[in-house]
Amino acid sequence: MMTEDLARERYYEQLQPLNLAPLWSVLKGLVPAQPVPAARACMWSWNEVYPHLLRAGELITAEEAERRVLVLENPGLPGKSQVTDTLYAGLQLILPGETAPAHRHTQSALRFVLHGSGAYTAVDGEKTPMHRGDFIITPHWTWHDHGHDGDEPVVWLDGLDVPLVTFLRAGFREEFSHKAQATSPGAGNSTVRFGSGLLPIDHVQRGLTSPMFCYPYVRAREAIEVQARATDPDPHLGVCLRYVNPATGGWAMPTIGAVLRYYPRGFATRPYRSTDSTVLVGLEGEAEIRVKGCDVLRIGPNDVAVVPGWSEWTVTARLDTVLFSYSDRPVHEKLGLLREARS
Ligand code: 1HN
Repeated sequence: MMTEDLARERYYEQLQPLNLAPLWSVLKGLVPAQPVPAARACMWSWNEVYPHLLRAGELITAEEAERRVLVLENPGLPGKSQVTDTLYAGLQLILPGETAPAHRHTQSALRFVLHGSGAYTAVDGEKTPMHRGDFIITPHWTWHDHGHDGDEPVVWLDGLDVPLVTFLRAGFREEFSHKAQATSPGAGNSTVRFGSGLLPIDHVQRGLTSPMFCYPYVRAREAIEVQARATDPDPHLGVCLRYVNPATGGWAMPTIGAVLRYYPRGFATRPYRSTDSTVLVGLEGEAEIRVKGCDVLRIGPNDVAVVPGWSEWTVTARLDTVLFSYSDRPVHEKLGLLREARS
């Protein structure tokens, strides 16, 4: 036995300089019986994070930082700027009078506004005001800058597909020649132009992202309220609406699936899991998120929680609760990899 092991060790040593490796030593790890996320279930409480954001506002300007953001780093992926195995999340602060300079990149971004008003983001010449609960898209490779004409700190959550794009080595970035892009008020408001159930008769869908950049919370909230009155909550998902591209009915973004969820007070979901990994943001109410094998996560307004892929989880609503979430589900769907289990 000993000599056989030794013979194998020697053999492996001979393989290494030839850039060869025996599959049989790694096969089970390469192709596990089920997904093994490195990310852990975890959460960030708004009350804990917000003072640190304000402190960052004293220490560095938005312009110097380019983006003044505290990255939400998953404790299972330290130093990697990842909130899950595939996604990025950060909380961005902009103060009155500041601008975050224009740039573009091939990573797709979403903004989910958490606090304050008076800030705006400009996407390819169109300025969108930001209000709490608005879901705003920065499609990949579009010029974008942010600014603030109001009088209170504004914070939003940035969600990007950075780890996915890094994995594919498909990342490009460019700085704009000026601090801010010229915005054309005449270009109009994409929410009205594309979100009213009307499209130009000759509309041609360009690119993979929704032509509607901003999904205001006033509209989304009305939609989920009407849905909640019209149907019983799904036993596993609660009342759950997808943000869609109004021109195609598909996801609003090619790599990131955004969802609005409502759970009536006292409602508890049945255990659910899916291969996509999910970032949840509290908007209204309070709920307990139980991820199998982890401590209970208590999520309230502006708190952020993570459910790694293929983790079984439930939601129990203590109050009428609204959550926003985003995940890499569109990628799983497109690649035929999405798997769900309900119990
Ligand atoms: C980015 O461009 C923004 O434009 C925020 O506000 C966060 C994180 C990673 C890469 C690009 C922004 C980002 C980012």
